[in-house]
Amino acid sequence: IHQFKQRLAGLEQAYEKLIDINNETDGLGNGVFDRYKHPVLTAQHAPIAWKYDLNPETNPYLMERFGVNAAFNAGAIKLNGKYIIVVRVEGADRKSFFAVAESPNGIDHFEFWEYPITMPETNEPDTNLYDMRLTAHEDGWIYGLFCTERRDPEAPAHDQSMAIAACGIARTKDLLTWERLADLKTNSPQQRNVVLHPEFVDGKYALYTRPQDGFISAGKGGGIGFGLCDNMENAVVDEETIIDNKQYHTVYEAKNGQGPAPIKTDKGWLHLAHGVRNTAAGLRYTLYMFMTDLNDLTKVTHKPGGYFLAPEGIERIGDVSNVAFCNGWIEDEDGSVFIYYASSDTRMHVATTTVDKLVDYVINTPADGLRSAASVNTINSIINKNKSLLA
Ligand code: M1P
Repeated sequence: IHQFKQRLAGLEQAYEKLIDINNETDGLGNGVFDRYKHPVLTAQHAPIAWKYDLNPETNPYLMERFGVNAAFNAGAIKLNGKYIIVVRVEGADRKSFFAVAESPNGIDHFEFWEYPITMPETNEPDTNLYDMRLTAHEDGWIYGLFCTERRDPEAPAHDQSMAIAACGIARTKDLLTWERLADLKTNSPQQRNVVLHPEFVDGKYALYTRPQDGFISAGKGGGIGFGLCDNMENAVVDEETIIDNKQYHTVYEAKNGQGPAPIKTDKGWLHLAHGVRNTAAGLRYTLYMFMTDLNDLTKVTHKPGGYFLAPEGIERIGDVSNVAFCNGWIEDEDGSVFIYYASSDTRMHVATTTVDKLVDYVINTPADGLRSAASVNTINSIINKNKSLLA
């Protein structure tokens, strides 16, 4: 019992130390956003009471009874003055589930709520749930759209990896109690990265989609789609218009997907998305941005060349290495923006910036010229303009 108590005290101390870490910006940054020294949330942030049976009679060695593998790909929202992320927590059993973590300031001291989210199932139970996008819709509900994955009923017995990805939909007012709605119906055999636009469009709900042919490969599908539906109780999108396509020799040549719900500015809607390219070492996921027209959401008005944020240093290593992924950001009342991004399907980070900086970035960063010569032209014109200033 002495050893049990000693080990428990050690675990509690380590947890408190982790939660107490003060975060600070890391280096000079690129002027667009600031990175931070520490991740904001990791598997180690999972509460002791989730992992251990704390009864010395039934767990004399105080060993973990439920292992937590990773905490990543979180949706985000500011609610009741708190910075909240709805995290994809993955157990040692590979199953993901959602859990809420909150911070007083958005950059550190994130702590999980007492219980993970109990997400109701439809009559077709989900095998795995992940990557929730939160949207505070003007209809008054907070919607969570996420990927629900089930084994492909057509899969032969020897193939235990063929799966079907669909968009699950739930809504809440307080993030505690969730009402599960029917899964989204579209014409695509698979869907991932579906996001609800926060405003009605012509009296309808508007969705960003990502049609795809296979579970991993976007196939001839792909691109960020846009479609309307009459209601969210039985959401059906009959027609998807691709607003931002895959493109040869870009950071989104293999596939792409909308990140969080876009932010409205007086110049247009700011979008954050992930782009995927092939490399000899496998897929590389980076984040990129674009802006759509205030009156025509299918029209991309500005799109900077290349990536906005790519995994760096420790971020490059994890369960699925070389991945930066973002499905949550918070626009604060003062125009600050907290971008919650995950690295390598393992942990959560924050980057901070402002709406003004993001608008400047999206409008004034040259577009991808799609050829090496065009990139050199871009640099030359920057140098030429600087000449008179440096003289
Ligand atoms: O492993 C990288 C990402 O792969 C998927 O994203 P996408 O559908 O765009 O390829 C998702 O499983 C995502 O959760 C994961 O981070």
